[in-house]
Amino acid sequence: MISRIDLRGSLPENLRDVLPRAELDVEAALAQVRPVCEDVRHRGLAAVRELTARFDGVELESTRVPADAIAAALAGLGPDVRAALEESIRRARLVHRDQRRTDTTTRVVPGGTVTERWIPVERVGLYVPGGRAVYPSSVVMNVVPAQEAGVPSLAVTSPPQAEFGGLPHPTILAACALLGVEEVYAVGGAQAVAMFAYGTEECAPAVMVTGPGNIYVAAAKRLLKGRIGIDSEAGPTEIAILADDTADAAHVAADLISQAEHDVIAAAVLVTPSERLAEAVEKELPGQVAATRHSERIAEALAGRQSGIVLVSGLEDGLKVVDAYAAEHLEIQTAGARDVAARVRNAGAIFVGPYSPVSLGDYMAGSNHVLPTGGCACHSSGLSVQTFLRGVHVVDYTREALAEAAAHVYALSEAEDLPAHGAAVRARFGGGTR
Ligand code: HSO
Ligand code: ZN
Repeated sequence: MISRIDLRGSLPENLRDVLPRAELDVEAALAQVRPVCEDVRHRGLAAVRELTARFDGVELESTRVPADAIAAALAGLGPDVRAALEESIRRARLVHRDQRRTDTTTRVVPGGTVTERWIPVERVGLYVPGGRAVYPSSVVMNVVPAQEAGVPSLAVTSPPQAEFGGLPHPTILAACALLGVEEVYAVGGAQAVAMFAYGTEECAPAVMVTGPGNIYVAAAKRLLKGRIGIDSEAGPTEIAILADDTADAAHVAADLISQAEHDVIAAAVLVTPSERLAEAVEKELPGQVAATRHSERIAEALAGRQSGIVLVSGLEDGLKVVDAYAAEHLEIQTAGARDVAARVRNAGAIFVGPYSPVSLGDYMAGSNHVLPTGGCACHSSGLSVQTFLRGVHVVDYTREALAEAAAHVYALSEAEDLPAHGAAVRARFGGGTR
C-alpha cells in the first residue's frame, strides 16, 4: 500500500533526489495555456465566455456573480458549517492581524533617514478551486491575509458549476459573503488568471493573483508572472511526519490518509527511526483506508511514487531528511516534539506534538493553509499579510547630509564608470555636472 525507503546506512549526498516526490510538469501545460491567455488578452470577455463554455460546459450570461446569488448562498448555508467558517475566520484574523508590519524609520546619519513603508498592493484576484475540490476554507485562507494587509480592492474567482446553474459552489459563495467579499466571478482555470491579469469588460485588471489551483492555473500563473504578482505555484498537497516510538500509529496513519485524500497525486511521507512504528503504520493503513469515503483516491496516492515510509538510523538523520524534503506540512510526533520542531529549517508549516494534526491547520488553527509545495518551502513561505505588501524605502536627506556623503558617491560613480551619477550630486553644490 505504501513503499519503504531504507536510509538507515549513511544518508546519500543527493538526499533530496532519493526522497519520494511527484513530478508535476507545469512546463508541458504552458503550451496549452499560452493560447488561452492570449485569447483573453485580445478578446476579453468574449474569450472568457467561450473558454468557459469549452472547458466548464457552462454558458455564462455574465462572468460576475450577482449579489443576490451570494446572499442566497449565505441564507442556504447550514448552521454548523456557518459556525465553523465564522470561527475559522475569527482565528485566522487573530493570527494574520499580528503579521501586520509597522513602518520603520532609520536615522542613518544626522539629517539622513530611510523609512520603510509597507504599502498593500492595489487590487488582487484570489483563485479558489472548484470541481471536485470545493474548499470554502481556502476562501478564508486567501481573503483574510489580503484584507488584513489592507488591500483596497479584492475579487474572488471560482469555476462555474453546471449543477449550480453556472455559479461557483454555494459554499464558496457563502464563505465570500461571511468575509464581506462582494466581487466574485464564475471563472476557472487559466482563463481566470488571464482575466485578472489583462482585465475584461466585466473585471478590472488586478496586479496580483493568488491561490491554489490545478496544473493549468499554475501554468497560467507562471506564464503571466511579472505582468502580475503571484504567490507560489501551489502543487499537490504534501504531508511529512517525523515520528518516533512514542507516536501513536493509528494517529500517524490517519494523518497520512487525511492529506492523501486531496488527490491521487497528493504525497504522504513518514520519516521514522522506528521499525516498530513503520510496521504498525503499515498495518493500520489498509483498514483505515478501506473504511473511509475516498478510499480509492487515497490508496492511489499512498501507493504513488510521491509517498513512502523513510526509515532513518536516528532522529538526527530524520531531521536532515525532513529538511531536505521541505514538506508543505510537517508534523513532529516525537518525544520532546517542541524541541525537535524548533530545529526544523525547511517546512511550509510545522505541527507540533500529538494534538496538532494538519487537518486542524487546514481549517481551524488560525494558521494559513496556502503553503509552498514541491520542496519550495526551502525558499518560500505560505500566504500571509506579507504576500500582499510591498516595502518601499523612502529616502529623505538634508543638504548637509548629502554633502557629507558626496565624496563617497563620487568615488563609487567613478569606480563604476558612471560619472553622471556623481555629477547629479555635484550639481547641487555649485560644481558643474562634469
Ligand atoms: N491541505 C490543503 C488545504 C485544505 N485542506 C483545504 C482541506 N481543505 C493544502 O494545504
Ligand atoms: Zn487538507
